[in-house]
Amino acid sequence: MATDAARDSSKTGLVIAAHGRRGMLETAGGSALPYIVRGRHLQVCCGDHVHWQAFADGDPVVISGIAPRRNQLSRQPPRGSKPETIAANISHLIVVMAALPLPDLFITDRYLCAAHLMGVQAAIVWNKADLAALPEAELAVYSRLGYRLFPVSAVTGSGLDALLSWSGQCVGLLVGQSGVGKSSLLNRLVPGSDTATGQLSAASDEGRHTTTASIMYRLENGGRLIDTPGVRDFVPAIPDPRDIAHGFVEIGATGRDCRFADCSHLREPDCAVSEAALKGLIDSRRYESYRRLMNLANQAAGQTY
Ligand SMILES: Nc1nc2c(ncn2[C@@H]2O[C@H](COP(=O)(O)OP(=O)(O)OP(=O)(O)O)[C@@H](O)[C@H]2O)c(=O)[nH]1
Ligand SMILES: [Mg+2]
Ligand SMILES: [Zn+2]
Repeated sequence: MATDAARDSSKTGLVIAAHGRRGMLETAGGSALPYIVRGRHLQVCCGDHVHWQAFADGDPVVISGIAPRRNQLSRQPPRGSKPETIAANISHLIVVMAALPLPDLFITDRYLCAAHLMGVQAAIVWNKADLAALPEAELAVYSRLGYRLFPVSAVTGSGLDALLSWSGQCVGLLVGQSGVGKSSLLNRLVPGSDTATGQLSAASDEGRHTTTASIMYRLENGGRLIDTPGVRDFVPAIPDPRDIAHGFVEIGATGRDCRFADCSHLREPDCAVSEAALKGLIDSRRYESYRRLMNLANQAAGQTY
């Protein structure tokens, strides 16, 4: 996306905080620099590998191009506005839940669907285990599907070693409802990151000490973790609704037995998915979750079922 001339005179960096047109990048040498994006054509997000140039001492450096992304997580805002990219080039998606705020499993399903379509590994973290044990029965559907569940506590530190050995030296993205403890987990893993959050958020335009931007931190084991602002709802941006079935692993697999190759698994005859849901072979709440997301995506695409 950079012009040849710009690329020739530019250096490379990694975006570690992004908020609108401003943020922070990490240079190849490891220092953090404030940046600004000029022009409307570049949409920079946390995790982007970018080309940048410095013009005047003390001024933010200017991003002139973005390297092609390996993957990206984007959300579809309501009312048909343009999708927003949350982060790019990640390897692991970590969906954080807790007893409080009350878990919304539909949001969890949507994150897991997005992770599958991005081709990244996903796991569920049950935080605040010091307050309430992991609800094994409610979450059993996820372990049956092969997702790892990690009970942890940002307060006591319990369970964090197991989580870190799963995510390894990779780039993990922490997502989930507001207040589940994403920033607290990061602060436990990277002491002082709460102060850094304030500084980075300030550098990225808002100046508030809350999680308003996605921010990447380096872990002691060499891995990286990205903290994201919490959500009330999450709808992944999936341009073609027919892909959604492949993001629900059990639905994608069962759907191979439907009568129609392009079955949407909503109301077609001889649909193996709806039959499996009726028989309890597919969890009925997961099927409902799939149907809700399909309906949202079809409405966005101008079709209703
Ligand atoms: N008891 C207990 N409280 C926790 C734990 N983790 C976080 N909290 C509390 O939960 C509240 C929310 O924590 P945050 O880390 O700000 O949550 P967040 O997910 O980053 O929230 P957003 O930035 O709004 O998305 C704070 O009052 C924390 O002290 C935990 O493991 N145990
Ligand atoms: Mg936070
Ligand atoms: Zn079907």
